[in-house]
Amino acid sequence: MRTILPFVISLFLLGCTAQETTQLRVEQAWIPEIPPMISVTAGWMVIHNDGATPRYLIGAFSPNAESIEIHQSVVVNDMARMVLQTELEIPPRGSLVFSNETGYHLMLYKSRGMSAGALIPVTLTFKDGSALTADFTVRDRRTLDQ
Ligand SMILES: [Cu+2]
Repeated sequence: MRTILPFVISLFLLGCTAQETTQLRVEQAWIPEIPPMISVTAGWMVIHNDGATPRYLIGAFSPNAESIEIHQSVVVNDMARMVLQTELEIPPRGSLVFSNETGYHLMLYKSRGMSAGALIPVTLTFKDGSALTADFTVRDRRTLDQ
């Protein structure tokens, strides 16, 4: 009973919020390819909120990484730092951009299978208990225009 109750509750919550989840879209999701001896990489994407209420990204996980954190790169006193983000708003009828410009990125630790062309499923979790899984394409940085 003790172990099954949280599971039942999470199913219930997912059922209630399934409709809201469809109002979120993930686009341009990609991960830079890394050499096999390196296991830390970043994830980039744009999350669109087609709904009328703000949504809040609070976490991410993937079968291809031991853990994922949400970071923002900032420069303090000419030093580049990464700051852990516990909650990021996706405004109604707006978007949240993960890019070099905003500094927001997913940090994937102890990742596996990050070779160009691979599709990596990443599940994003939101404050309202909903979740959304998107496929991130692993790309060779040298093939990017930016
Ligand atoms: Cu980072």
